[in-house]
Amino acid sequence: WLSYKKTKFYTNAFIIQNGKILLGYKKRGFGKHKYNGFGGKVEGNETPLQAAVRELEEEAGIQAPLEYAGTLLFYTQGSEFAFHIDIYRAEAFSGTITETEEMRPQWFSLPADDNSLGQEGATHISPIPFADMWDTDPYWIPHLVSKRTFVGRADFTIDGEIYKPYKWWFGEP
Ligand code: 6OG
Repeated sequence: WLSYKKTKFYTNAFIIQNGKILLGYKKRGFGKHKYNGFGGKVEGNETPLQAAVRELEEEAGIQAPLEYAGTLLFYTQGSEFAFHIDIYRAEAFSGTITETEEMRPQWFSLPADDNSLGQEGATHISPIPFADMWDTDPYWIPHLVSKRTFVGRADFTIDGEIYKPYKWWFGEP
């Protein structure tokens, strides 16, 4: 599993506000037809945070004061690449949320038992669509929402199935 030769660095950013989370339906490329945060590859001359800000603007048309939320490490059997994804969050944004060629943004309501974020205005929208997201998302999104910093690793088979054991480490809220 640890025979990878290179690490690819990606970002993923989420706006969490008033009991809602902003996701995008990916229309093309890696993760097509899944909902996810907004993000992409870290380019050579930028920090992960700079990449996260740029990708959020490119894919959703908005600017946000992103804060580091956690890191995911993904390994795939037989792959020479390890994926390192830095996750960011913000509670505010400026600009107008805009559909792009890559992403269709949509608000989802957070679980009602999360009282730290409130539920104002969120009752009429759908809950987080985990069935249409990456298989590993349910393990860490609750920690993103409750502001617990996390580092997680998951190993996948060559067919993209989760290969157990996987392991997650979580910090304090
Ligand atoms: P582009 O190829 O569009 O960037 N990504 C993942 N996101 C989640 N939630 N789970 C995974 O589990 C992921 N693997 C990759 C990182 C790809 C986008 O997809 C994210 C980037 O935001 C396997 O430039």
